[in-house]
Parts: sequence; structure tokens; C-alpha cells
Amino acid sequence: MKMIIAVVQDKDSNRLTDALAENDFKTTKLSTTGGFLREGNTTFMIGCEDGEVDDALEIIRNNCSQREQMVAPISPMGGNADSYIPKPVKVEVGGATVFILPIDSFFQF
Ligand code: 2BA
Repeated sequence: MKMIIAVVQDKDSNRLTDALAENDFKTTKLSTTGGFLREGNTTFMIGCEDGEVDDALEIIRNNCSQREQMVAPISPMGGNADSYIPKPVKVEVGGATVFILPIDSFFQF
């Protein structure tokens, strides 16, 4: 058995939930915050059999889009904030950041 942990953008969350449910995957969604953008994103926990991992990855791939986002950098620590004019930079976010973990045991009581 494997646990798929997928961090996706909030905008893709409902679409991905529906697509996984349509294909009989069981999911748990967590509201999470990215450490870089400090914005909300959604983390899916998907427990599945080893042989189902490729199908799940395909569904995640097909339902999560890459987007460009402008970010204003944080002002430098200890610097003169008066003369600091933050210049927004473009970062590419998503589609999904996926981790696959082996599961030793699975119980439902
Ligand atoms: P955030 O940490 O908010 O990162 C959002 C996007 O900002 C990243 O998109 C990446 O394009 C960019 N970014 C992140 N750190 C950067 C840095 N030090 N310098 C320049 N650009 C940077 P993604 O790579 O698609 O990641 C989307 C979200 O997935 C992340 O949101 C974070 O919540 C999660 N994530 C990504 N890699 C992770 C990892 N190795 N471990 C845990 N969570 C991860």
C-alpha cells in the first residue's frame, strides 16, 4: 500500500476531488499554507494499493494546472526599508507537488 501526498493549488482542489472520487479513490483534504508564498493551498492524502498509484498520478496530472504568479519579495532584514522598493517577481506554481510514501500497516477500527 502507498500514501500519496499531493500539494495542489486551491483553484484545482474541487476539480481534483471530483475526479478522484469518480475513480473510486478515497481522499482526505487538508488546508495547508505554502512556506514560500504563504498562501493557502490544499494537501491531499490518498491511500491506495501499489497498482493504483499510476492511475492516481495520471488523474492528479490531468486536473492540476501550472500557473504564473507575481510575488513581492520581503524587504531585506536590517536594511534601510525607506529606500527598498519591492519589485514583484514571477514564479511558476503547481500543477502538483507529489510525495509517495510506503505504508507499513493500515487499520480502520
Ligand atoms: P509555496 O512554498 O508557497 O511555493 C509556491 C511556489 O513558489 C513554488 O511552486 C515555486 O514555484 C516557488 N518557490 C518556492 N520556493 C521558492 C524559492 N525558495 N525561490 C523561488 N521560488 C520558490 P511549487 O514548486 O509548485 O510548490 C507549490 C507548493 O507545494 C509550495 O507552496 C509548498 O506548499 C509545496 N511544496 C513544494 N515543494 C515542497 C517540498 N519539497 N516539501 C514540502 N512542500 C513542498
